[in-house]
Amino acid sequence: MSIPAEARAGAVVRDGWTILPDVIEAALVRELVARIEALLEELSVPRGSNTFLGEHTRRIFNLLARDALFERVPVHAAVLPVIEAVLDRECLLSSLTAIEMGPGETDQPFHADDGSIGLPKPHGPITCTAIWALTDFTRANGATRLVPGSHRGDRNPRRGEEPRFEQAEMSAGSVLVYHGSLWHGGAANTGPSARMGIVANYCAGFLRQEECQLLALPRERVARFTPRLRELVGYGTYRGLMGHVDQRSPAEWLDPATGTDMVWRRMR
Ligand SMILES: O=C(O)CCC(=O)C(=O)O
Repeated sequence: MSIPAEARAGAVVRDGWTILPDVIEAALVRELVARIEALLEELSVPRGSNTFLGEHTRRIFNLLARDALFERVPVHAAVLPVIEAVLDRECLLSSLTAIEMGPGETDQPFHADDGSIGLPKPHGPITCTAIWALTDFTRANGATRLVPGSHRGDRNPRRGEEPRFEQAEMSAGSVLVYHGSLWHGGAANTGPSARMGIVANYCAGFLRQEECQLLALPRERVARFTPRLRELVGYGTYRGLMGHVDQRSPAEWLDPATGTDMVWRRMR
């Protein structure tokens, strides 16, 4: 029996992360791998230019602009309820990136995904990330390094700091979900083949998204998204207020028939 989303979210808040084993359909994993491999070639994606991006690693940003297949990722029924239970249902997709980490890659410096947000730490989760394993993640091929308890600390890691860590070893089709304050990073790939994954980063609805999706995604494309995915990329408001345009939700720009619950309509 699968563990309820609330219990998974509790583990993220308490322990810093949880792994959802084998939750993604094998056929979807295969399709995603094939599409990412093709896009890496079609777009001539270069390797990273530093140790953070990875000199043996290729990334495709803004995946929702690349192919309709990726629309299945941010809303997946095994993952999104966990994210919503951590952040709340008004959360946003912050960024969606494919990562192919090749043999020879070195350890990525430890960091926290909310590290550039200048709030005093510790604080509750305001970002939460899901890393989809599209190949097995093993110690040898660079399974993500995670620092237990670091999400409860009062600072971000210093450059070069090497604390005790565990690795998110998981089979293809599994998903790692972690607290945005958790210190983590990709590990060295000492194996013979690439480690591939998708990083779906979500943030609270009152935060600025990492990728400015209102500009990055053509509006005609977003109009074909499901209503939930439209909300997740930013066509909505937070608490019926933040993000409004002339007291209307951006959701109405895509579909004037959208019934949006704006704060002013609730006032007496
Ligand atoms: O690839 C991984 O294991 C982690 C990637 C990551 O944290 C990042 O690129 O910010």
